Parts: sequence; structure tokens; C-alpha cells
Amino acid sequence: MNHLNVIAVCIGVLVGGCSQKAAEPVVSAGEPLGLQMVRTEAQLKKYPFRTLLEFEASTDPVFVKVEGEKGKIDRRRKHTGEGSLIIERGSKAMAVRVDLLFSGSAFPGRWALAGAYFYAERPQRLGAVYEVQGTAVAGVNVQIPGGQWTPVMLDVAAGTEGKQLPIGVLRFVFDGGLGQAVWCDDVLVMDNTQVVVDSGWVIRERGFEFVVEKAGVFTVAMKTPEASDQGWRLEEAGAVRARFASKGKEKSCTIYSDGRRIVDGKMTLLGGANAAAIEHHPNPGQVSIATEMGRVDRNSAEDLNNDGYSELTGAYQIVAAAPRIELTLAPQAKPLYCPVLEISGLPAGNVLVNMEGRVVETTARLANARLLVVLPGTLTRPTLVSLRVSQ
Ligand SMILES: [Ca+2]
Ligand SMILES: [Ca+2]
Repeated sequence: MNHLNVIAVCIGVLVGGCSQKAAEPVVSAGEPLGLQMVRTEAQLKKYPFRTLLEFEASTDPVFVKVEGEKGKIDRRRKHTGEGSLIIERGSKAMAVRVDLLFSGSAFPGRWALAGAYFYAERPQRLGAVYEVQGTAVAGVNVQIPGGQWTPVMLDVAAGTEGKQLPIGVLRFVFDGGLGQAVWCDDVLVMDNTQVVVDSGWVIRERGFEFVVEKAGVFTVAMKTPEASDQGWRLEEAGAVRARFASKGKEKSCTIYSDGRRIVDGKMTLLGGANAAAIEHHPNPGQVSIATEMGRVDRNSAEDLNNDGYSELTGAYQIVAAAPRIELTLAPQAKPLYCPVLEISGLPAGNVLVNMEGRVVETTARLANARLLVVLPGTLTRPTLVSLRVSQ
């Protein structure tokens, strides 16, 4: 059995029982909050990876230093194979010589994440740092739960991208020294690069970061919860819009491919987005629709004042009652810059949207079957929009 098979089998065994438990943060009172490793085995195992050390061969510990000494293999615990590396009580640090392991080749190269699985009987805080010539280019503080093997991975891509850096050392630090023994088994690198959207703009995930990019117009990087307690999860992504949610200070972020960005209801503009959008956002227009065709949804969670316009997503909320609807959008205090309609209740099929006889080109179906329609230009008077789904 080669290395890849060994770890794939072991991860598979762990998935059922452990992933749920790993989702609960375990934090001791009085200590600074450690990041929770929210990426579980189940999520990690879909990515290509390479096992660097599995602590079976007697040569493996050569690449590892615990308290400045060569590491020791222990057969009482294992994540893969027969043995693991033991880090004795009282130890303050363990270092993996990535420079030796990747000697003669590029690092990180294609790999975005580097790290290891750890086991402790009780919850254990630890720091992980990727150091190049004594300088940390990536780092994270986490707390692993007790009684289960937990991956502690570090984004080694974000801090090194585009720089010609020599290969460094992966260091795991136990502040104040370990109060218990900790085992490490399987040091690995992983490539979790995923292009989520490539359609006029690109949304990709690499390491613990999302990059939202419209070539030549804007690029935004957003950290994921593994990299920051202010990190973002991707909730929705398509050709027109992406939505992120966070448990940090800022909770909601919506980005449109035209550069409109709304964070917790406040709009800013990325790149060359039109400034009229800023005035439109707090001054939405009014949608009128015949009852037999549908209704304005004033109760969506993202609509903070129940007027049918969602402050959090910058879209008018409409529920269709038929496959063919007509509605009027009337400006109130300010002109309406490229208004976005979000329509639920439409059947599947091709959609044709007209605005006063003009075909509306920018539409997108979301994963939840809702339709987004971006009306072109700036509306200064009541405007008729008709929409038809052909099945
Ligand atoms: Ca092993
Ligand atoms: Ca509203």
C-alpha cells in the first residue's frame, strides 16, 4: 500500500464519528481564543495531497526536531500505519524541516496547505508557523479537541505567492511547554485550489483564502475561518453575485461582478463601479406587481426594514406566482442604478427579460433556483419590466 492509500483509508475511517465533534469549538476560559480547525477530514480528503512523513521508517524523525533533538517514534498511538511521533510533556516546540524534505524542488509550488495531524488526550492549544529564514510568513493559533486526531493545516501559499523565497521550516509551538504528551502522525501538504466561478469574473479558493477577481478591474482577497476569526464562508457564487458570511465583527458581504460590494448593509465600490450605485442603495425604488403574477417579499431576512429591498444583498425581493410576470419599478428619492431583482418561485427553463422593449442580458440562476436580473442603466422614472420563462 503506498502512502496515499494509507492516509486515504485512515481518513475514511475517521470521517463518520469525528467530523461532527470537530465542529464544536473547545476553548478554555481565560485564554485567548484559538482558531477552530473548521475544515474536517471529510472536507480535506477530497483534495490532492502528498504525505511527507508518516513516522513509520526510522529515517522519518530525521526531518523533525523536538526541542532541538531528533524526534522519537512511538507505537502506542497512530493515525496511519503502526507508529507516530511523540512530543513529550514539557516540550515547547517541534519543527519539520520542509527545506530538507523538498530539497531540490519547489515549495510550496502547487501546494497551498502544509501541516500535520495531532492527537492529545485533552484539548490542547498550539501555534503553527511557517518560517523562512527566521521570519514567519504564515501562522495560526488553534486548539485541538481531546481524544481525536485533528488536522492542523497552515496556508503556506498566501504569504509566499509571487515571492522568490527559499524553503523554510514548519514549526509547531506549545506556549509554556506541553502539560501533556502530544502525538503527531502524518505531516502532509495539500492542494485545495478550487475555481468556484469562472464566468466574466473569477472566484477561487486557495489555501485559506478566497480571491474574487475581475481581470484589470478589481481583486479582493478574503480569509476563510481557518485563517482568521474574522474569516468568511462562501454562501453563494455565480456569474452575477457572490455572498459571504462570517462569525466575525462583520457578518455579511455581497459582491456583484460589476464591483458593488455590500458589507453589513453598507455599499462600497470596487474598481470602476458607478458612484450612482451608492446613492441608490439607501434609496431604493418601489416595485408594483399584479397579485396574480406575484408579490413583493417584505419578509426576507436580508431586508432590514421590510420594504422589499434587501439592504444586505442589494436586491429587490420578488416572489413570482406565474411563469410570466410584469412589474413596474419606480424610483423614489434617487435614480436607480442597475437595479437587481431577485425572483423566487419561477419554474425551471430559459428566461427572457425585457425592460421597455429592450432585452435584459444580465441574468443568472442561483443554486436555489432563484433568478437574479440586473437591469441595465440608471432608471429615473417608473419602468416596466416583463419576464417570461419558456419551458
Ligand atoms: Ca504513522
Ligand atoms: Ca429594505
